[in-house]
Amino acid sequence: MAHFPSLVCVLVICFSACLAGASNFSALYPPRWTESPGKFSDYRVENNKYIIDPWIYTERMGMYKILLNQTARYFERFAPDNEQNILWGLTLQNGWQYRTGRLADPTRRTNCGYASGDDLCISVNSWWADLNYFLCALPFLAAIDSGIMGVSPNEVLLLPPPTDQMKFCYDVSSCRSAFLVTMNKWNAFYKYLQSPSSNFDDLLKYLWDAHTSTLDSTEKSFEDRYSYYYKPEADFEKTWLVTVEYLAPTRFPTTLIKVHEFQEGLPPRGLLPNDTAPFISDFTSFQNFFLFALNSLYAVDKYTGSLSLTVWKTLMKSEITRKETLQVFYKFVEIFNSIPAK
Ligand SMILES: *[C@@H]1O[C@H](CO)[C@@H](O)[C@H](O)[C@H]1NC(C)=O
Ligand SMILES: *[C@@H]1O[C@H](CO)[C@@H](O)[C@H](O)[C@H]1NC(C)=O
Ligand SMILES: *[C@H]1O[C@H](CO)[C@@H](O)[C@H](O)[C@H]1NC(C)=O
Repeated sequence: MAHFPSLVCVLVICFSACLAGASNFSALYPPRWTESPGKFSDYRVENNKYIIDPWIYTERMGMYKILLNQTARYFERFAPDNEQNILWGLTLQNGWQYRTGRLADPTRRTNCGYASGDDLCISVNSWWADLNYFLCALPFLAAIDSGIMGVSPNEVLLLPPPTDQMKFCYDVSSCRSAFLVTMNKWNAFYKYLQSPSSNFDDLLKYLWDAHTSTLDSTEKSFEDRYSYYYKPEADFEKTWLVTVEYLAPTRFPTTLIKVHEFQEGLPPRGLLPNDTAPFISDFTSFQNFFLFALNSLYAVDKYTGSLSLTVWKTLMKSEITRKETLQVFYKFVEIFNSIPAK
């Protein structure tokens, strides 16, 4: 029984550590979270429709905030405080894009998205902003269509950007007619989410299927944007698309904590002409290594004509292989995140 007090001690420490962690997820939330709308009535109403301007960062973030709020009930059984909600992934990516200046006008012809200009503006010229539009609007509108948002499909309208308006869709019906296959995949995700027998692993499968389908059906429309960027950043954008294709079959859990840890490795600013990983002096070793690894992945994929992706997908069909792959990946992330930043 001599061990009893020390055991109590360990339990108390662990318990308070867990509580501290649980009550302070707010530190992981994306920029300007508290000032973003959290319910439909925070938006303007015109002709009985909620009007949302997804070309303003906080209004776009508000769409994710409502989505997370309305889906929280389906994730309660996995963990408290909505931490395991797998829609955090897209939400945090929007925050990363904003924080790293990637939503700003890359042509610099306007001051849209610059701290010195219109900081909250999201530029239609930004490749990141355009693809993220669909990774926001389609899951958001499909959730409305699935009846889990508490509003009906004709009650919500998204505003168009100043140019290239034909490239986008703005409400449930127009997005369904333009992107039927992808919208059906998002609907399938919400349908499975609502089924009482849904399991976490399969939820991730539905989510990643809808995610990759969204990129597949939209990326071609924005290839003209690459020319607005310095070469290393344009290359990173192409690399990013390939990365997502390899990430999806692993069913990476896009929860709050996991995505936050993953993001520590992403480039903290747009890449400049002389940036060559792993030798970028103002990047952490994790960021340098990660970019170097993604560039290598891109090279392998191109060199093998995507045969490597086919093999990868086959390997990842096994749940055991997926779990082991993710464990190795987490270990890398943990090791790198434990190296103090310079
Ligand atoms: C959802 O939003 C409402 C109103 O803003 C809030 O009262 C509630 O606590 C939120 N629920 C979750 C799970 O975040
Ligand atoms: C980038 O590299 C070129 C050629 O190596 C060099 O002339 C230039 O000064 C570098 N620019 C910066 C900002 O380091
Ligand atoms: C969590 O941390 C933030 C700063 O990171 C602080 O402002 C906030 O008060 C903390 N919340 C709790 C509940 O401890």
